[in-house]
Amino acid sequence: MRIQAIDVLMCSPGRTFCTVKITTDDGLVGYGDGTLNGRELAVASYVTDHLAPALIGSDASRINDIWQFCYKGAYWRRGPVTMSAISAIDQALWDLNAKALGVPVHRLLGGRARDYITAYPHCSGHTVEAALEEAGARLAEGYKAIRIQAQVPGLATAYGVAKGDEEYEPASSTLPDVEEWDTGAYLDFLPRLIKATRDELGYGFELLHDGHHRLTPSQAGWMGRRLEPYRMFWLEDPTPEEDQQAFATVRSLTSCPIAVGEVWNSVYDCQQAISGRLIDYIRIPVTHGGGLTHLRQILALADVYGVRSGMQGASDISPIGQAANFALDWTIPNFGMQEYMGYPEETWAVFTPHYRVEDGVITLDDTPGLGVEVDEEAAARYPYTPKSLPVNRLRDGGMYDW
Ligand code: CS2
Ligand code: MG
Repeated sequence: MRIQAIDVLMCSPGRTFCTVKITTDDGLVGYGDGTLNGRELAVASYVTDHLAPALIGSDASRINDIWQFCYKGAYWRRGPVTMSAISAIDQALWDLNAKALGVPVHRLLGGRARDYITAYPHCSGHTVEAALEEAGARLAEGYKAIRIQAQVPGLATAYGVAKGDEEYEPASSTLPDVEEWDTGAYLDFLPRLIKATRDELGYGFELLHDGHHRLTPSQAGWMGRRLEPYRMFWLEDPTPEEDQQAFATVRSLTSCPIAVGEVWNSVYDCQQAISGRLIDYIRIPVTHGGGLTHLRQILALADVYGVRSGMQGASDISPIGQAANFALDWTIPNFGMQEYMGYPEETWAVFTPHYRVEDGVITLDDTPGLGVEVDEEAAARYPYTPKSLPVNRLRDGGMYDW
């Protein structure tokens, strides 16, 4: 079982994915997801130019050693590009090894720890009414949790809300679109949206909202206090993630649960936040966090401090990366919640998953490996089209966090 080839497949079936394929000398194949929205080519180069040449000929059964080789063997460690590249290799190796043994990856992780994985979809609208209508529709489909976002009145664009009637995908133009931001308008608006959601739809479901890194710690505390009466499941990314200490201030000001981590990628990015019990949910997904091998370590640390999982599952995680998230959700003791945004229709031409999303919950079967088939001929029909994420500017033109 020696690694014979490592290939990168780039495709854009509705949105862009970067898939890594490992082939062994005895003909086994494993796939991993290395998609890093808007920076896919950097991951592709890291895999092709730096990891693949050094890994050809390695024993593919030594997942732990290969992980350490990629991580400790790089003087320049961590960061989203490096950790997504390592993750794609790691997922492909877990997929390949599980297929070699004829078992699903979740069996290798110790087996099922729950009957289903609770997932939340995105519900959004240009008005409060439109967002509530979408939320009502998802709840009617059986979802037990929803994330609600709506356009802040007076702002031309909004995080999490589609432009016009299109499906929401933030990376929609070749060069970064400029969006506009006004924190005051958001602080005035969000408590109204959350109150309207509970007034209209009640309390029989979990309610989530994504602040997308836009508040200061004291603003986040102020906001959290106002949301407390509505029993939020979480307020996500109230402040920019790179400042772990900021969460101590947020924590001291509100009991609203906090979810953080979608732009973190190593255990050292969240070491203080977890061990200081500054957050409630850790959102690092397998695809950006060094793969199953490293996420297991992060989630084990989180469990010690009472922090639960809340893995990112935006459509910029491919169905393979999602299957890797689900394998952990299915098996860990400290599962909290899983994001499931869904995919544009074209995505299913390339990826055929065996996981099921039904009645708002996800279940896995015993298909060997990660359980996602890849149609490479179909992928070739959707050539890679570069897209960038937007940037944010304040009304006075100054740059702001997006
Ligand atoms: C996000 C993403 O919660 C989430 O899933 O914040 O939508 C994020 O904006 C994208 O992953 C960026 O590519
Ligand atoms: Mg988010």
